Amino acid sequence: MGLKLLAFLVAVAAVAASAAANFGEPNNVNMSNYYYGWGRPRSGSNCSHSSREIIVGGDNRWQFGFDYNSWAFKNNPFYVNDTLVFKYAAPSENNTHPHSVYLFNDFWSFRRCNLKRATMLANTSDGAGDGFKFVLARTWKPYYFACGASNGFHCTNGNMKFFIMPRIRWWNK
Ligand SMILES: *[C@@H]1O[C@H](CO)[C@@H](O)[C@H](O)[C@H]1NC(C)=O
Ligand SMILES: *[C@@H]1O[C@H](CO)[C@@H](O)[C@H](O)[C@H]1NC(C)=O
Ligand SMILES: *[C@@H]1O[C@H](CO)[C@@H](O)[C@H](O)[C@H]1NC(C)=O
Ligand SMILES: *[C@@H]1O[C@H](CO)[C@@H](O)[C@H](O)[C@H]1NC(C)=O
Ligand SMILES: *[C@@H]1O[C@H](CO)[C@@H](O)[C@H](O)[C@H]1NC(C)=O
Ligand SMILES: [Cu+2]
Repeated sequence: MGLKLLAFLVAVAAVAASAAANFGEPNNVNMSNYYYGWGRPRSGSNCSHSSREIIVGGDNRWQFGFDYNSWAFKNNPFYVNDTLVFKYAAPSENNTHPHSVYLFNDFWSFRRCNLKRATMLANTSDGAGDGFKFVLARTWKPYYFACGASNGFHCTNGNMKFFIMPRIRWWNK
């Protein structure tokens, strides 16, 4: 077994363990459109698929120095069609190293905060106001998020990175 695969499996196992140990609802989840699948959906909603909006970092929002890895572990599990909301201030005279949101293609780029082949999901302005919203659309494949500011410095030294492996909410298809 390759080292890469082994490291990946360890990471996956850690997420699974954390998820199993935490059945509570995450903080800062907007429950108003959260539907468990029993009974009728709230009036005003015609959507039979559950969905949640989860603010990344909770009250800490998307900022330098907060431990997003722990945050993601504590808030497991995440489900397909959950929406992550990244909130951060736009560039200004007092915010000269504004944040952004990048998605890595692979575990090693994530580990090293190597942005070379990463995709920018949100620029420095997109996190203002209601924040940048990202729907977790796929499953069985992790999403690796990071801030791209200062060529990866916020990622390496600011803990602005985490990954999520969305699950299928099978009881509410
Ligand atoms: C929760 O979401 C609903 C509908 O998406 C919205 O109307 C409401 O303002 C939100 N509440 C909070 C506290 O974000
Ligand atoms: C739900 O569906 C009904 C009829 O199909 C429609 O009149 C109503 O506007 C819909 N409500 C929403 C919130 O989409
Ligand atoms: C996610 O939402 C889309 C569009 O509403 C829907 O077609 C799809 O079935 C949903 N997936 C899951 C796993 O609920
Ligand atoms: C930046 O900070 C200074 C001093 O704290 C303040 O006077 C100024 O209004 C701030 N500018 C913005 C755009 O917030
Ligand atoms: C960021 O992206 C938005 C569209 O999402 C665009 O309107 C804006 O000009 C971009 N800002 C920067 C600084 O690239
Ligand atoms: Cu940043």
